[in-house]
Amino acid sequence: MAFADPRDANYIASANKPLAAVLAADYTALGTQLARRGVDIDAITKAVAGFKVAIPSWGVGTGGTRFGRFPGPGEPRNVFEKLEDCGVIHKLTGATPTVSLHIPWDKTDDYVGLREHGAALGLGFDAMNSNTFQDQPGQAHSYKYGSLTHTDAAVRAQAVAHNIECIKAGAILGSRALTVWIGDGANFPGQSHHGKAFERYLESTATIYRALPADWRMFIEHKMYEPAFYATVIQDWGSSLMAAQTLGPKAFCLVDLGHHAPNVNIEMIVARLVHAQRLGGFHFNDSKYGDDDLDAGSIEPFRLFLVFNELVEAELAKADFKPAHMLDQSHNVTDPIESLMTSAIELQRAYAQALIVERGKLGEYRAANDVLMSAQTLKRGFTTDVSPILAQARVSKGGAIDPVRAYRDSAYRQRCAQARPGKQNLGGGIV
Ligand code: LRH
Ligand code: MN
Repeated sequence: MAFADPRDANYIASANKPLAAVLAADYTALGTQLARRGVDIDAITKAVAGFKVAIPSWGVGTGGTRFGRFPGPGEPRNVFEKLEDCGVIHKLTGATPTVSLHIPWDKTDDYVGLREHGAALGLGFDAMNSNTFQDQPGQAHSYKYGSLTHTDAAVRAQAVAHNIECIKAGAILGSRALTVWIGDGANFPGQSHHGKAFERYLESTATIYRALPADWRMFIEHKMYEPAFYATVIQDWGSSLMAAQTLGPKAFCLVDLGHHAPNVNIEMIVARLVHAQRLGGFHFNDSKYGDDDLDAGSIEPFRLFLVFNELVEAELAKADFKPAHMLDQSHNVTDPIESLMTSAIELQRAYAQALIVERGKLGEYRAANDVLMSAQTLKRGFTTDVSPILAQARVSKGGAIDPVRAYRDSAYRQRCAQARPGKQNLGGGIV
């Protein structure tokens, strides 16, 4: 089997060659269509090419559930190999220049070497993620009954120290943010005092907040349930916003799309956090039931479009609006590299669809309470096939017109299967 390096510019150019004429024809046709709506296709393509989303380091390995994990061939065995796979995703899509690490899953005693390895692959580092939802071997205090909100001050201090360790590692890597998600909560009514648990959360995160370098942000990630199944301390955007406003101007709310009850209007939450100027960023994924961590845009693409519609409205209203976009997915049955590439592209699709909405007309219909034409005008963005724009944006960044085809034809995964023998733990769990 012939191997090719899918990160190689010449390989990508040769993969694009047979597809270029069709793309050019499709792009011209869409351009004509959009011009009739007063939309400049090249301006949209430029904006889409500027869209960036961070890859979750924990997403390049096969994910699992509590029932099992079925690792695929050529799994990355350490954070350095994870970065190599992230390099493939970025080269082929042009949309994922940073990686979001999770400590201790990505812990290393050579963060300088890791930063250099990343730079050599054209990658930087986005928000660091702490982990006080699992116990590590030799850990002094267990997080079984909580971490930052545990009733025992010694456990809280241990969790705070871990978060500060994540900040120190991130500072070496060039990261500028810390995402704090904790599973703290209760499984039964009566198990915890909801008010005091929140006060302990504020006390612990205030200590972490004081350790943030001047140009860092802290992202507070809410989640309705799991691992706690009755009450979660930071269960929704309300608790997250209260905490961010209490902590200070460097604290923001992070919206993981999968952390809400089914049918919750997430785009409304986005609009409120934008209003409060506390929208820090996203963990994009998709879900039908719980925190399923499925590929972004795979279940509810219209909902994703409506979230990006709020982001475009915010962008139009406030130029320096820069939320941190990250994927947070678990790839249980697909090749993680393929899922991450297509998911990054689905975010670009939702962004492009939101950018081509005829907002002038929409404003007029809204002012006239022409409900039907308002809904139709917004939806027209969603129903427009913007694929030529997405492919052209990739080409403008040196990426592939058809990333999955280029990836498969390179036999990168088969080469990794040979180069990365061993390590296939079959247990349960997300990584
Ligand atoms: C919690 C979560 C959080 C990560 C973890 C991997 O469900 O979304 O963002 O730390 O997944
Ligand atoms: Mn998340």
